[in-house]
Formats: sequence, structure tokens, C-alpha cells
Amino acid sequence: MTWRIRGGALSLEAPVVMGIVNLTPDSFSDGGLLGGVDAALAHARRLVEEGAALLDVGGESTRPGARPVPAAEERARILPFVRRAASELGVPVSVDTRKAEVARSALDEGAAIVNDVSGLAFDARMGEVVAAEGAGLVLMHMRGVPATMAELATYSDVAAEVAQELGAAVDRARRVGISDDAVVLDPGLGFAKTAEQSLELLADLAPIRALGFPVLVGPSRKSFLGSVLGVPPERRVSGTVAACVAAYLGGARIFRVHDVEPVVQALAVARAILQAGGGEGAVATARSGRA
Ligand code: HH2
Repeated sequence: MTWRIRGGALSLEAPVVMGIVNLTPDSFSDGGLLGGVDAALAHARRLVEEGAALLDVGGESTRPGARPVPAAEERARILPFVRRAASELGVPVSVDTRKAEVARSALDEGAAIVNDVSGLAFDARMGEVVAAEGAGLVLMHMRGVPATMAELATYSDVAAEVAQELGAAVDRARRVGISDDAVVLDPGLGFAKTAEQSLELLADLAPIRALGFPVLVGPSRKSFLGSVLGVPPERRVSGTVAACVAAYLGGARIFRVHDVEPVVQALAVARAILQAGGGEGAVATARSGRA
């Protein structure tokens, strides 16, 4: 089980934690916390020491109602970091962007993965950039854009409809020649989903897994955890850990989080328990009713 990314492949035998580096002034939980490139690199280095096997760098907040950022500004925010992170930190760098020209510049600077929260629906040229560069690709599910997505959270069966719409994103990727082994799917927790719908998706990843791609989840500090816990983002670490473990038991392989060490430790213990009980995958298979 591997994920083909630019310049190599990443093993997904064990759960993979992707550490978040937000170079934005306005992200919902950590906006503006990282100052210059040196501070961002020090933060990223700590995430790698804590066990992040990947880093995901973003220069545009996608929280509900966030202000869109022009491509030139997004590039200026992330490129100096991408350049140094890709050469100095020893783990693949993913760029969290919906814009083809930002993705292309980041890949030129050494990034290996494009994390497109629009699932190739925002920028018609994005797929060609990913295909031409042989980058890994995260196709996340959302509807609309951050300004409108909250109004689009209407589903009769959220797990089935998200899987169907991710299937359409896979078709977009295939049409431009992106190979299946470069693709990872993400239900898009909190994106055009109510808190209940995000919880429902975590409870039932089987329809998405049935598409046949590795699954990534991004529950980190999100408001659906706040709706359960009644605490602000910085106090949602334990909730994030619980969501990651639940998703792992449901078959997810990659976990996009701010708080790397607690998630790495929790997943290592969950994996050890699964192995002690007869092998990884046993719980996910039993829960999906296909045992
Ligand atoms: N969530 C956020 C941003 N990018 N990418 C993927 N693949 N999956 C996610 O769930 C996801 C994502 C939102 O979180 P964050 O980066 O912390 O906040 P902001 O968008 O405000 O920068």
C-alpha cells in the first residue's frame, strides 16, 4: 500500500500523520501564529521531530466565509517556506491550494503533493499541472466555495453522496491523465457539512473507501469537535485524537493535524492493539459489515 508522489512513493502500511503549517493571518485555529520563514521552519521541524511524515503548507484560509487571497499573495506567503522545507526537513511537502499557478510554483520549489480542497473543481488548469509534474494529489470533497459552502450542506445520505461526488473528482483527475496511484481521497470534514454530517462521515468511511483509494481525514481542532465538547479550537486536541483514532479504525490512512505528537502516539497504540488482535484492518472490516 503506497502513495505515489512527485519523486517517489510514500508507504501507507502504518498510519501517516501530515503536520499542518498555516502561513495565513486568518486561519481559524492558528492564523498569524507563525511569523517569518525561520519561525515557520522551526515549527515545521518540531512537527517532523514529533513524527509528521508529511507537511502540508497553506497560504489561504478556507474557513467558512474566509477572504479569497490573490495568487500572487498566496505564492509570496508560501514559496520561501516551501523552498527551504523541501530541501532541509527530509519529509515530502504538500501544498494546500486551489490555484494551478500556486501549485506549479510550489512544485517548482520542491513540493511533492498538491492538496486541493476543491477536488479539481476550482481551477480548470490544476489537473494538468498535477499530471505534468507527477505530483501526489489529495482530492477533498466540498461544495461551493468557503463563502457559500455552509448553505450547501444538504444531503439525504451524506456518506453515499460525498462518495459519489468524490467519484466525480476522480473522473476529473483521470481525464487529464493523473494516475490512480497518485490519488488520495478526503471527505472534507466541516466543508459544506454540519457538525452532525462530519460525525456521520467519520462513522461511515466505507462508501468512500469502496472507491478504492487511500483515505485522508482532517478533523484537527474543527468546529464539529467544538459542538461535542463546547471548548475553543486550542482545547480540542483530545477531541482531534479521538476523531483520528475513530477514522483509523474506519480505514483512514493519512491524518492532517496541527497537534502531531498526541496523534502519532494514539495511532501507534491503536495500530499495536489491532496487530495484537490479529492484524490491522480487522476492526475496519468488521465495522463495515463486510467481515
Ligand atoms: N481542512 C482545512 C484546510 N485544508 N485539506 C484537506 N485535505 N482536508 C481538510 O480537512 C482540510 C484541508 C481547514 O483547516 P485549517 O488549515 O486548520 O484552517 P484554515 O482553512 O482556516 O487555514
